[in-house]
Amino acid sequence: MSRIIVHVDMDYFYAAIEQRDDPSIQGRPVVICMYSGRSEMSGAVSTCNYLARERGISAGMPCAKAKKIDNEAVFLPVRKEYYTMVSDNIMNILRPFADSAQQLEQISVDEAFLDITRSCNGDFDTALETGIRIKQRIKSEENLTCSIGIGPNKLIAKMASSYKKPDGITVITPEKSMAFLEPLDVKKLWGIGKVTESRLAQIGVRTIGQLAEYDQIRLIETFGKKKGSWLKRAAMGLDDSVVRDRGDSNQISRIATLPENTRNLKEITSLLDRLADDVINKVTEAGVSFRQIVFIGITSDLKMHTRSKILNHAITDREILRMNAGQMAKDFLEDTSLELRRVGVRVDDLQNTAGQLTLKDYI
Ligand code: DGT
Ligand code: CA
Ligand code: CA
Repeated sequence: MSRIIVHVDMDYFYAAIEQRDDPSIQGRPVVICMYSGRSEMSGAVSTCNYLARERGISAGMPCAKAKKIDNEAVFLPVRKEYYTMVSDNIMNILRPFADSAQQLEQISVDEAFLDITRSCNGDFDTALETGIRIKQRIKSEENLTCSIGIGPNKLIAKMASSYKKPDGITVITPEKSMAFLEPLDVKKLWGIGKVTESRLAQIGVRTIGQLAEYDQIRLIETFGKKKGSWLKRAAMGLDDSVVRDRGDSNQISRIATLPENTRNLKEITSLLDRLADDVINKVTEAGVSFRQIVFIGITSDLKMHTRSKILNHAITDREILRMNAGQMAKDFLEDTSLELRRVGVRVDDLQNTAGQLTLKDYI
C-alpha cells in the first residue's frame, strides 16, 4: 500500500490575514512590508496578495520599488506575533486529520505535512475527500484559503501543492508521479537551490525528466555521493522521509473572534475560558508545563496588544490559567477605551512535566 501524504500551504498568508481582518482593504492590492526602520519606505516586501502580484509586486522586492509600481496599494507592516498565533490555530485544525498527533509536521509558519495513509486506507480518492474537508474547515473556522498537494511522499505532496494556487488542490498518485515531474524545470524540485540548478544546466540538465535519466555515477562525480544519489532519487519521485512532529515549539496558543466587538468582561472571559481549556488540553497531550501566561487582545482598530505574567513555578493547572487570563483581560480593559474583537491565550516557556505544581500546591 502506498503512503498518502498531504501538504498544506496557506495562500499569501500574511496578506490574507490582514485582508480577512479588515474588509475595507478587500479587493485591493495588499503588500506586507518588513520595514528596516531607517526611513519610511526602506525595507523589503515580505509577501503580497495575488492582486498585487498581478501588478508585478513580489516578495523580497524593496518596498520603495513596490510603491513605485502601485502607489495605491495598501502597505502594511509585518505583525509576526499575530500571524504565528493564527498559524497555531491552523495547526490545531489540521492535527486531527493526521493519522496521529505526531504525524503532523509543521515546516514553516504556513505549511505542514500530514500523514493520512491509515485513515484513508491507502486510497487516493478518499484522500481527495479529506483534502476538501481540510480546506472547508480552514475556510469556515479561520476564513482563509490554502492550497493542498496530495502524493505518495513528502516531495511529491510539496510540489503538488504549488501546482495550482491559490485555493487549489492537486492529487498525484504513484502511477502519475513521473508524468507529473518529468516536464518541470529542475529548479522546481523541492530542495534544489540556485547553485545546483546552474551546475545542472552546465551538464545539460534542465528538466526533472532529464535529471531522472542522467547517469547516477556521473551525478555522484559532479555532486558527491550524498547529493548525487539524492538528486537521482528525487528526480524519480522517490522520498522515504517520514512525517513527524518536530515538537520544537516553545509555546502553545489559541486565539478566536468574539461573537461581536465588546467590552463586556463576562462575554470575554467566557471565550477566554474556552480557549484556556483548549490550551490546557494541548499542554496535557504534549506532557509539558508552562511558566509564562500571555493574554492577547485585538481591539476594534485591529491592533494587537499583549499582557503577560511569569509564574514562580512551571504549572499545568487549568484554573490558574483561566484566572490569570481573565485578570489580564480585566486589567487590559482598564487601559483602553476600545472594544475587543479577538482574544487569545498563550502559554510560554514550556518545560517537561517533571517537577510540576498544581493549584493544590498553592492553597
Ligand atoms: P503563496 O504561498 O505563494 O500563496 O504566498 P505566501 O505569502 O503564503 O508565501 P510563502 O508560503 O512563501 O510564505 C509564507 C509567509 O512567510 C508569507 O506570507 C510571508 C512570509 N515570507 C515569505 N517570504 C518572506 C521573506 O522573504 N521575508 C519575510 N520577512 N517574510 C517572508
Ligand atoms: Ca504560503
Ligand atoms: Ca510557505
